[in-house]
Order: sequence, then structure tokens, then C-alpha cells
Amino acid sequence: MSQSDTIRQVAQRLRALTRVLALTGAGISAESGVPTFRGPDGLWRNYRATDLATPGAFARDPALVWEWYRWRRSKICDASPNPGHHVLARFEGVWPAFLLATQNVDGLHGRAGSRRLLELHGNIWRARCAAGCGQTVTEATRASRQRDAGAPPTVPVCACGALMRPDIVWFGEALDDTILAQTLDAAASCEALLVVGTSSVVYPAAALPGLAKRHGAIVVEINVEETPLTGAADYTLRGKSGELLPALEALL
Ligand code: BV8
Ligand code: ZN
Repeated sequence: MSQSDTIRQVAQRLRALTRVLALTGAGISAESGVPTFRGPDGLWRNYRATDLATPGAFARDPALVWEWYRWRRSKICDASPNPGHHVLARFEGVWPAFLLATQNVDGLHGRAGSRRLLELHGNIWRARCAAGCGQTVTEATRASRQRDAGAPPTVPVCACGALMRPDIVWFGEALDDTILAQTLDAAASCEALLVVGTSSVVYPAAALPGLAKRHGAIVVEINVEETPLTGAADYTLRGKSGELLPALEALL
């Protein structure tokens, strides 16, 4: 079957549904110029994300971890949502129970207008007290983001005296209980799961397609390459999400 026939078939099956869940990863932001995690541009000074995005790295060298996050912030502070982000925001008007769960921390789905949105791994523009006093700081405006992205890699300090840390879920850390419960509930009750731009290797997000399938949902993967999910997906659309999501939306 040709890709265009597959897109037509997927659109036909999705059209009649009520509950649709989308799961996105770094690939949906690639066309906005945001480096993916495991792609060729995923390196920083020969460190991998899994070296630095951990509580241990922050405990050992908080300034280095902040320097990495400020480098990433500098890479994305001028990025804009691409057509793929905008289509997913408009999907909230297509299905009464559409929900978007993203692994991304870049905030681009929110900027594209997605409101029914769960940020599974936090948000790079927010910092929180590492001691858990509840203090958070958000770099909300473009100006504050540009200022922060160029700031020296000092470690911000909380009003309570503890260090501030990026409000991000690191490897080895549990996801927020409420967000995880809402996501698992949506995966177990959706009629279709769209998996867009993720290498499907990070858990618990990578377990969502199996959960959805076990509860009878169809799984559609959109990716430029094969992933561990491809064999289990009901439909695979091979290509860029910024092109395939608009093509799918046009047929709904
Ligand atoms: C947890 C925030 C338990 C950081 C992220 C050993 C020790 C400790 C833990 C583990 C372990 N082994 C396994 C684990 C579990 C671990 C895990 O899964 N590790 C993996 C590496 C094996 N998971 C965890 O640690 C999670 N927590 O398990 O807690 C627990 C329970 C109770 C109490 C205590 C603990 C936490 C996981 C969250 C980690 N944080 N991000 C930061 O950003 O700084 S994950 C990180 O990877 C990002 O969020 C990213 O989104 C995510 C997944 O990566 P992808 O989004 O898929 O990006 P990637 O580059 O890999 O792929 C991009 C894809 O897009 C590719 O397929 C590419 O082909 C495609 N693409 C590219 N361009 C396009 C495109 N597709 C379409 N269009 C395009 N244009
Ligand atoms: Zn504090």
C-alpha cells in the first residue's frame, strides 16, 4: 500500500473516533531546529543527555548541569512551533476527547496552543527548588528566555537558601504521580494512539503504545525512521511530522 493510501486509511479510521491520544518526542521539534536527543546533534562537549540529566550529575556538579541546560535553552529560545505542533493543537477541535502527552521539555506544544497537554518530563523554562520548598521560577517571556539563555552558568539559589534545579524529570527519577496517572488512564481508554517523533526507548512513555494496544486501540507511528515500536504499530507513516500531520489533518 502506498503512503498516501495509508494516510487515507488512517484518516478514515480516526475520523469516527472520540478518544484519541497523541504521544510526542523530540522528533516533532526537529523541524523547529531543536536538537533531538539521540540524533547526530544530540551531543554537548562529548556528554550524552543520560550523563547529565540525572540527580547524581546535579549533586556532583550543579554548575555543569545548569551550563548544559542554559546551552539547550540558548538552542531553543528562538525556536518556533512548526506545522506539526500546530496540527496537534488543532486536533483538540477534531475529537472531543483528544489529549497530548509529550516527552519534550521545550514548551513548543504550549506555544502552538495545545491546552489538553501533559508534559511528562517537565519544562526546560521552569526551575524549582531542589529542596522541595515549592518555589518555582518560569522564564515566561521571550526577553527573559533570551536573557537567561545567555546568562553565566551560575547555579540559581532559592529564597529558602537551597539550590534551584531545572523542573525536569531526570533519568532515575519518577514522573509526577498525577501526570503519570492521567497519562496511563488516557492510554488505557483511548481508541487510537498517535506516536510522533520518538525513538520509543525511554520508559514509562515507551510503555504507552503497548498499554493502548492491549485495550483495543489502534497505534499509528509517525517517524522518519524505524523504531522498536514500528513492528507493533498498526500503521506506520514514514516521514517528517511537520509534513505528515498536515497531510493527515487535511483528510480528516
Ligand atoms: C523512571 C528530560 C523510575 C531530561 C528525559 C537504569 C537506571 C535508571 C533508570 C533506568 C535504567 N534503565 C531504564 C531506566 C528507566 C529510564 C529509561 O527509560 N532509560 C532509557 C534510556 C532506557 N527511565 C527513567 O529513568 C524515567 N524514570 O523510570 O523512574 C522510578 C520510579 C519510582 C521512583 C524512582 C524512580 C524518567 C525518564 C525521563 C528522563 N528524562 N527528559 C532532559 O530533557 O534534559 S527523557 C528524554 O528522552 C527526553 O525527554 C526525550 O523526549 C526522551 C525520549 O527521547 P525522544 O523524545 O524519543 O528523542 P530521541 O532523540 O531519542 O528520538 C527522536 C525521534 O524522532 C527519532 O526516532 C527520530 O527518528 C525521530 N525524528 C527526528 N526528526 C523527525 C522525527 N520524526 C518525525 N519527524 C521528524 N522531522
Ligand atoms: Zn526552596
